[in-house]
Amino acid sequence: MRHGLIPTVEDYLGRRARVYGGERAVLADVIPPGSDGAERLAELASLATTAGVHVLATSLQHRPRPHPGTYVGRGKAEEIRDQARDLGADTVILGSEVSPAQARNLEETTGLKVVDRSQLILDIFAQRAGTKEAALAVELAQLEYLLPRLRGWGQALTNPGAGIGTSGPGETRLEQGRRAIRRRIQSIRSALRKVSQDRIVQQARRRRVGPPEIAIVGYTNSGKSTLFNRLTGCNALVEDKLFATLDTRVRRIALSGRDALLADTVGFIRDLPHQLIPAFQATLGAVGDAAALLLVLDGTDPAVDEHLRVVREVVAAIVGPDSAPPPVLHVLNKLDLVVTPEQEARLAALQAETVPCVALSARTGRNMSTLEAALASLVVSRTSPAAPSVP
Ligand SMILES: Nc1nc2c(ncn2[C@@H]2O[C@H](COP(=O)(O)OP(=O)(O)OP(=O)(O)O)[C@@H](O)[C@H]2O)c(=O)[nH]1
Ligand SMILES: [Mg+2]
Repeated sequence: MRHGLIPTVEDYLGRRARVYGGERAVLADVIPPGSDGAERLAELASLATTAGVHVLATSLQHRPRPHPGTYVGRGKAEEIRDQARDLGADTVILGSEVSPAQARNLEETTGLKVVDRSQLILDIFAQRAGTKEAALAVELAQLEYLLPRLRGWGQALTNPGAGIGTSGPGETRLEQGRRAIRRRIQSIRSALRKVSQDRIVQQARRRRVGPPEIAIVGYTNSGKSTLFNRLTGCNALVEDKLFATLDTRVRRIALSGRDALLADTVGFIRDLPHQLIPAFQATLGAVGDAAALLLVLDGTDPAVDEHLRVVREVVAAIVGPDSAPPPVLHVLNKLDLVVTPEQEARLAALQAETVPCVALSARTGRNMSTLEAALASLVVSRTSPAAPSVP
């Protein structure tokens, strides 16, 4: 046990408790007949790569719904087992969250470490959390995800040395382990309350006395940090990976001669594991009170409509039902990649759906001045109603 007497989930689940990076994996997804799973699989592959996993093969099964026992059907599970043996894979990564029983059964059928999409996302966040608050919030989410799975997977352990979760005395140790993990959850919760209170006080003060704040929000990898760097002349981490940015960062900028604060935030994704939503709220508190939101979309992504839906949903959840959301300026980014007539037509359709919007390239800087003007008028009109309107 790593932390003295406190057992970790690894003590109970072994290496299946986490995605560590370096796994050799087959990806498997189940989708309804007639639908095209290519985009889902591509996103799952970028999540896996972001976590440091080697993706060796992908496997798509069309079924009206996932198999209740093993997620993919029995035959498919055996096919994956054989494929994994041929390729030297040790892990199968599933395109949806599965029940503890499904994970256990699939593990028994294939002999592979089974990881679902929720666990993959949680582990990416854990690998990337940079501040103490983010690390605590993510550890909490991981423990809440793993706690109900201890028994299910513990029973499937084939290594007799692990000896956890078998009947008899093992059951008692499992119970002890659960209690210890619940205590850890309690202590993280109270540590988080303290850290977040400090932050809330600071943020409230900044908002009372400080310049208006603009928050950049959007799907992961849409180009938020690139745009943030353009607008601030800063060097925030830009990466062609999902969730490059985990903590909100804030910088001062000038908008038509007035000060404003610009916040870069963590990216969103569909079907975010629900345990992570409080962690998002910790870093996204600024979104609800912002003077304006810059909603960034990758205008070239075939799944952009889905991204827009997800981002609007998450923003609505953060703002809550009782407050009015901040005004939104949409940014259709990566204009430099729009070259074919089909791409142009899609961008035009998207422009009609996202009023007001500016199509630009954060990478090349094209149309940045249009954005700054649009943003200035949005923020200035909202924050200083008494000021004379400046042309
Ligand atoms: N071609 C092109 N690529 C861009 C543009 N803006 C961003 N990118 C690329 O898109 C990728 C993601 O950019 P980021 O700025 O890290 O995206 P993000 O939205 O901050 O991503 P997360 O922090 O992971 O949510 C990087 O490889 C960028 O270089 C653009 O205008 N044109
Ligand atoms: Mg970023």
